[in-house]
Amino acid sequence: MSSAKHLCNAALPALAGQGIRVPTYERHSLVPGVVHLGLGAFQRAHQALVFDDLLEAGDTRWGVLGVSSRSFELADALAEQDGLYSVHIQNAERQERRVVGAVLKTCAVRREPDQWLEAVAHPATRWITLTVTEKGYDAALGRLLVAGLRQRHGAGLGGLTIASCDNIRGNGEKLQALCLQAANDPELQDWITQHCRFPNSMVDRIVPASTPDDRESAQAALGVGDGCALRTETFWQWVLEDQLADPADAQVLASAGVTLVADVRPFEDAKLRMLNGSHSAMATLGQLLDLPIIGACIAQPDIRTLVHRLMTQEVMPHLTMPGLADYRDALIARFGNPTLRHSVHQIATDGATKIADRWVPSIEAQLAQGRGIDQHALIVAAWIWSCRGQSDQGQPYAVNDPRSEQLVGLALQHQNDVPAWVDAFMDLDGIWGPALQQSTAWRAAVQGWLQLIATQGTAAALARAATEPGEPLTASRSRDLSPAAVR
Ligand code: CS2
Repeated sequence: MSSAKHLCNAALPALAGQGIRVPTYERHSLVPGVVHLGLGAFQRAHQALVFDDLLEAGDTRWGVLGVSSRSFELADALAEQDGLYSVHIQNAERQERRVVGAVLKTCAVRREPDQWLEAVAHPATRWITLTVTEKGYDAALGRLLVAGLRQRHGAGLGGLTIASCDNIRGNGEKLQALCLQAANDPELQDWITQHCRFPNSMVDRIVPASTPDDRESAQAALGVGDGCALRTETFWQWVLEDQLADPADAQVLASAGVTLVADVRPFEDAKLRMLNGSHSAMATLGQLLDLPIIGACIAQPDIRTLVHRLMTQEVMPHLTMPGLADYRDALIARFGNPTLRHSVHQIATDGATKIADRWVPSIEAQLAQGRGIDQHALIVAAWIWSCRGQSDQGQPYAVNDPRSEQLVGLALQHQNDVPAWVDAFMDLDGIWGPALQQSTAWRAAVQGWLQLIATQGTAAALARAATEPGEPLTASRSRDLSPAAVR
């Protein structure tokens, strides 16, 4: 028995004795081959397990330096545990708890910028991976990456695979564009283009933010404290474009379950619009109806109907990934995973940034083909309504968004004048794109639903939508949505 009080290297033999899967490779002698920026829950319960499997299989190149892009706390908490943490992987049928060893070291880029630079310019480094959330893709990110790449180029080292793992359409291309812009020097730009690769990817695993409950359950199961414990579902998917600085990595990653493809777009579009699009819809509705977690949302019959119709009628017609009906049904089952408590407030965070990739392409495609837009119009109306920052029962919540001041301000300013309110939101830049902004049918549809929500409540609007399957809400019909016209 080890006398360790919390998870750390010294605690591993005892845990192995208890039948818990722990890393058996020699962690202390490893030099990180991967620098990961954005030390959130997602990467630690997704990609880090792939690298952990490769390390366990004897390939020593996949140890990770975990770089926190914002807070110091997590980097320090992990460092105290020698980078170790447990992941409880569960669905209704099976469960497994394992200790992950792939994160060898951690630092915080704002506190230890030199460690970041040294790591990017280290000969052993082969990959940079990123999970910095949708709003993190700005000029500052480009500058940060380029500072490291400049040093690497200066040291005469080879290029890197720089893999974005965020829920953004064309995530690799966006990252490459940011880097080339920040490089601002033809020689460095040329080196980046010639030697570095920025594969687009689709990443998928539902990983709620860690809760005290997750940490208590880890302590009970492990017999030692784990302040960094995570809980996730059994499903995971990582689809990556076969555009890697070292082409031989494709086969290595495939051996650990990663799907390598020539074009990730069909997978990315399906995942962003079906999974994440439904997530954002449920998060918006859940906030308004005081349903705190996704499991509670998908169990509510009218929300379930809406999510099913949203995907079937308005999203799937524009996707090319094979097996969409099965994918939809599997997603609905995943949303209902009874072992996860995935907060609607967590998913609703940064809504204005997420909507562009999750909802807008489907609405544009439906409008272009003269098809129904009702389900999306309802959730957009609900989102506009939700920017007041209170549920229909009057429970206040924070509107967490980089533009929250503007969004809340507009909502409060216009809440008594629905057409002006919708116009103000549709005029926001960077969310909708010109096709939606110029469509009077779209604005009218959103107005119709917002009018109904404002007068009758979100639940009544959902009930109304559920009784009228797939009926296109045209500009002229939307005017009939006066309270009197509603059952
Ligand atoms: C969620 C995602 O928080 C969110 O916006 O929609 O984190 C989602 O859980 C993952 O993309 C699932 O792969």
